Amino acid sequence: MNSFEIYNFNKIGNLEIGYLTALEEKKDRLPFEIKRVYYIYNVPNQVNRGFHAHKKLKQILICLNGSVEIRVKKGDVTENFLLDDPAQGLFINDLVWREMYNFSNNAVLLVLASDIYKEDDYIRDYKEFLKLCK
Ligand code: T46
Repeated sequence: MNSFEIYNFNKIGNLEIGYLTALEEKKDRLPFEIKRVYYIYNVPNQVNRGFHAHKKLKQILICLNGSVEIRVKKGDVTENFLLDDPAQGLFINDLVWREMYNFSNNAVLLVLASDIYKEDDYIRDYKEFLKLCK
């Protein structure tokens, strides 16, 4: 399994009637059972979020409306992704640093998570993250 990767979801419909995307467990390449869903919205444009990694949690980030940029870091590799399509998701595996920035005014970021919220799963110190990656 990759550390991070863009997934292209199915898209049912057309320009005349609009679109529907359905995500089903064990189909649609979802790499984990979804235990939690949360969403981030009304983020002022100058605010950056994230700046942490997870010890075990895996997630898929989907920008349902507007756009947001995500920077992911793993070892020496840094990649930036622009999420602006609700039929795409960014899979982020465990032990990947993430930073979220450039939220558009109307951005709604949906997150599918492999576990319930556990504060002790967060790595908020970048030096500790680098140590754990070795
Ligand atoms: C992540 C990125 C993409 C909860 O009480 N329950 C929850 O399920 C979550 C996700 C957060 N919270 C609380 C914890 C904090 O007091 O909500 C507050 C804000 O959380 P945080 O500062 O971690 O938010 P972000 O936007 O920096 O990060 C979030 C997720 O926490 C994180 O897992 O990968 O979105």
